[in-house]
Amino acid sequence: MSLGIVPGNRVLLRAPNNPMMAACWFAVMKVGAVATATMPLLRAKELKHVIAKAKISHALCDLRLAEELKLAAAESPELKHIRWFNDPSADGLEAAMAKQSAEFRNVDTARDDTCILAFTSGTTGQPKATMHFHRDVIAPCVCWPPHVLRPTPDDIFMGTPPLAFTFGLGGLLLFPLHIGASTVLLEQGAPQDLVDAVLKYKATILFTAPTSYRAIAAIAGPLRTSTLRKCVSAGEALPAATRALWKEATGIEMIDGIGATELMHIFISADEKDALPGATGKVVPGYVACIMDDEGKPAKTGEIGKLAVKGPTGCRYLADERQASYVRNGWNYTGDAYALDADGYFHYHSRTDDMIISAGYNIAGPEVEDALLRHPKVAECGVIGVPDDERGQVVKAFVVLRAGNEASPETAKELQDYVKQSIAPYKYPRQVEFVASLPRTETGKLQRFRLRAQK
Ligand code: 3UK
Repeated sequence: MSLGIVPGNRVLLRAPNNPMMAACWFAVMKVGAVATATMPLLRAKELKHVIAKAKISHALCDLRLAEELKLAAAESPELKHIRWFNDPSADGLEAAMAKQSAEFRNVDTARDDTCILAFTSGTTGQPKATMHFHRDVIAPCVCWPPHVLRPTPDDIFMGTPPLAFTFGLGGLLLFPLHIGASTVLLEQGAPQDLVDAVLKYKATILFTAPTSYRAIAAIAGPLRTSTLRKCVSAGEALPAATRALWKEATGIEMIDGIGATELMHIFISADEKDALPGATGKVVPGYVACIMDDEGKPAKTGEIGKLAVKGPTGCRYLADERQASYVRNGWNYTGDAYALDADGYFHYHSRTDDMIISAGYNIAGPEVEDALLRHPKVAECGVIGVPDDERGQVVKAFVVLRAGNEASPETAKELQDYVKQSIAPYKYPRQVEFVASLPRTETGKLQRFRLRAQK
C-alpha cells in the first residue's frame, strides 16, 4: 500500500459520518491495522492526546476537518503520514485510490488481534482508550440486533451518533452491513435535518440520544405517516416522560438500551412490545448482568446497587490503571446505579457518583428530571446536588424553558410544586436556575460536572 501501513499500525480517522469515513474504517480492518476514529468536534489539544495515547502513525481525514488535525500533527512527531479524503485534488486519497487495483487480499488477522481503539467520551478525567478485538466488533452484531432490534435486509438505518462513538459504529455501520441492510450516513443531525432525511431516504430505523428525540418530537408530525418503524435511544437514561412524548408525537414505542464504549454496544434493552417506561429493559442474550451491593455481593430484588456486566465483550483499557476499578472479579462495573425488579427489568437510577444525598435521603437526579420534563413549560433540564451546610446537599435543577415562558420566581415555584405533587416531596429541587442551554457531550450526554462547577 502506498501509505506503508503494516498490521498493528494505529490509523486515526476523522470525518463527519459519510461514506468515505466508512470505507476508510473497513480499509483499516482489511489491512490488519487498528482504527482510531475521532469525534469531528475534537480540537487540536484533544487530538494530540489521542495521537500520543494511541501512538498514531497514520491519519485519514476529511479535508474539511483538516485544520485542527494539522495543528495537532505539528506537535506530534509520531504521526508521519496524513491523507485527506473528500479531496478532489491530485494529492487526495481518492486520486491515490484510483491508481490501485480493485482487488485486495485481506491481511490475515486473529480474532483476538486489536482492531479498534475507542476513546471514552471523558466526562470525568482524561479520556481512556478501550481496545477491542476483531471478534469484539462481530459479537455485538449477533447479540442485541437479532434479539431486540430484529432488523431485516430491507431496513434503512439512520441516526446521529458519530461513527467514532461505538453506539454509531454499531448502529449505523456494523449492524446494517452485517445483515445486508442499508444505512444512510448523515453529516448533519439537527432535528430538522433528521426529519427531512427520514422522509427523503425512507429510513425505517432511527438511532439517537434521548434529548434529540425530545427536540425532534416538537416537529415530528410528518414522521407519523412515514416509513419509520423503530426508534432506538441510548447514550443516557431515557426519561419515561420523553418516551411518552415520542409515542404521542409519532405513535412509535421506543427501544431503549444501555451500552458502553467499554462493552462496545448495548447489553440491557427491551424491544417495543416489552418496553417498560422508566426501565431500561432486560439483559440482552449473550450477556449476564447483576446488581451488586457495596460488598460486591448480589443485591436483593429492588435494592439499588452497582450494575455489573459480563459477556462476549468487555473492558480493556490501553495502559490505564482505571482498568482495575472497571473490571473486578471478572465483572465490568459500568459506574451506574441500578435496581433489578422481580420480572428481570433493570431500572436506572443515576451514575453511582451522581447520587444526591440530602438530609440522609438518597435522591437520583434523573428521577427529578423526569418529573420536571412532564411539565409543559420545560424543554430540557439537569438536576444535581449542591453542597449545603444544613442538609449536606440540596437538589438543584437547571431548567431550559420552552419558548414563550418567563424565567421568573413564580415559574420556579410552579415547577417546584409540580415536582412535589408527582414524586416524594423531599426530592423537589430546592434551587431552580433557568438557563438558555445545558452543557452536553457530542454523544448527547449531560455534563453534570459542568453544572456542578457552575453552581
Ligand atoms: C450511560 C445509559 C441509562 C451509562 C453507548 C450504546 O453511551 C454509550 O457509551 P459511553 O461509553 O457511555 C456509557 C454510559 O452511558 N448510558 C448509556 N445508555 C444508557 N444510561 N440508559 C441508557 N439507555 O451511564 C453508561 O455507563 O459513552 C451506548 C451503545 C454503545 C455505547 N458506547
